[in-house]
Amino acid sequence: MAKPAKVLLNVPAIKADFPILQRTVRDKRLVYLDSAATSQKPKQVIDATSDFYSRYNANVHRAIYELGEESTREYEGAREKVAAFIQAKSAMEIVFTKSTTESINVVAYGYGLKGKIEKGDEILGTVMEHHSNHVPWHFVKDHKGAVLKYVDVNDDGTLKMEQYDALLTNRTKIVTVTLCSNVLGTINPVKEIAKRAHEVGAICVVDAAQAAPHMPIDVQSLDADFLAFSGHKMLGPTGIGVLYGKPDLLEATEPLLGGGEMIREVHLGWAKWNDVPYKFEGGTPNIAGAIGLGVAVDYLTTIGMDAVRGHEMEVTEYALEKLARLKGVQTYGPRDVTKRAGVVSFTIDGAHPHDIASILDVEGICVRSGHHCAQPLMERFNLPATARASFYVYNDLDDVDALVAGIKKVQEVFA
Ligand code: C6P
Repeated sequence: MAKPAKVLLNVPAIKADFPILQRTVRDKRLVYLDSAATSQKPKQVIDATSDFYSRYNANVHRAIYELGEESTREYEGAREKVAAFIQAKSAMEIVFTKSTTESINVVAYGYGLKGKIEKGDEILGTVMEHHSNHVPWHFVKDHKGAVLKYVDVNDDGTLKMEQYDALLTNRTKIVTVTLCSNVLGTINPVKEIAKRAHEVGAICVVDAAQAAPHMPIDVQSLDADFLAFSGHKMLGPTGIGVLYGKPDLLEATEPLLGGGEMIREVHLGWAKWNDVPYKFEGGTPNIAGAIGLGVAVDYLTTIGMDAVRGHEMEVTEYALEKLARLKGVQTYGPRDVTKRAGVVSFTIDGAHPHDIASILDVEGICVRSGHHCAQPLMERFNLPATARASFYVYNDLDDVDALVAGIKKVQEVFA
């Protein structure tokens, strides 16, 4: 991945697009530092979803009247935009799901549990995965007798690549890895990971939930076989997600949901599936969500994903420097911002992360605290929980200064 230059975006202009960022919390300016959990939405996205319901609400792929044609056109248009956003060869490689979680479950169920995986086949993950990229594979272990193996992380939060090589065998059928950790911020060398997986005949499944919103993604250059992400973390609505898959692998994957629209023909007792990607979109999809996601993609594309990444490198660098100066505060993950994204987990001596989050909340600052749905990783670092600040296009250095001032207040309380 090319290294984007560090830049600072025009945050006041961007903030003006986000109605929620105009509000106060407890009479304090809202400092939203929890975009890794879910991002805020610009008015362009809010308007697009409301416009769908106000002007052309109709089901997709069914109606032959004008409204249905409009909604189908916009829904399929969103698929085209998402395909272009991640450099997919065709919109037919894009499946709309409800989330990253559902996307990974579609693969674990349809390719793993119902598909290619046999007893004794190995699925290789990492200890830094989100629960969404652990538990679906547990199902494959439990129901098919697959063997799960995990690559550990170094103390600096990078993957142990030499261990990855040692764990890859000709029994490895699936390698599954996050492109960016939601706790450490680590950006993993997925292109290299996929290359080595392919050398032993395995496929590479990529969790891009924390990457797609924050950096340019090129599925062809990564040579990812499947790649999953969520709309709600990239300025889009909740309840819409994406699964990218190579066409032959999508063909080889059984659908998770049976029902309307995912079929070509149905008879009593048997049915034939529709073409990819429609065979994975059983039932009425989240039409407004997909259209909103398309507009979120437009918004991010207008800023430019290199600029998004460059801005976040700048803000993260500043945050890491400021936090490093605070005695009793520890941060986790790589120190080098070219190797990490804008997710900064931290602990403060003597203060529980939930207390940190509560005290920051009084200052109008939203951070997440807890295990971040990554318990195996917390165990690896022997941590019950951390506090976590995460940055996006609407955060600037003032937000980091507010965080630092808030942390000082926490330290005063626990002094
Ligand atoms: N992480 C966080 O606060 P869903 O919930 O399906 O949209 O995304 C799941 C998911 C998968 N992978 C990674 C790397 C993630 O970070 C997440 C969601 C949020 O860290 C909510 S737990």
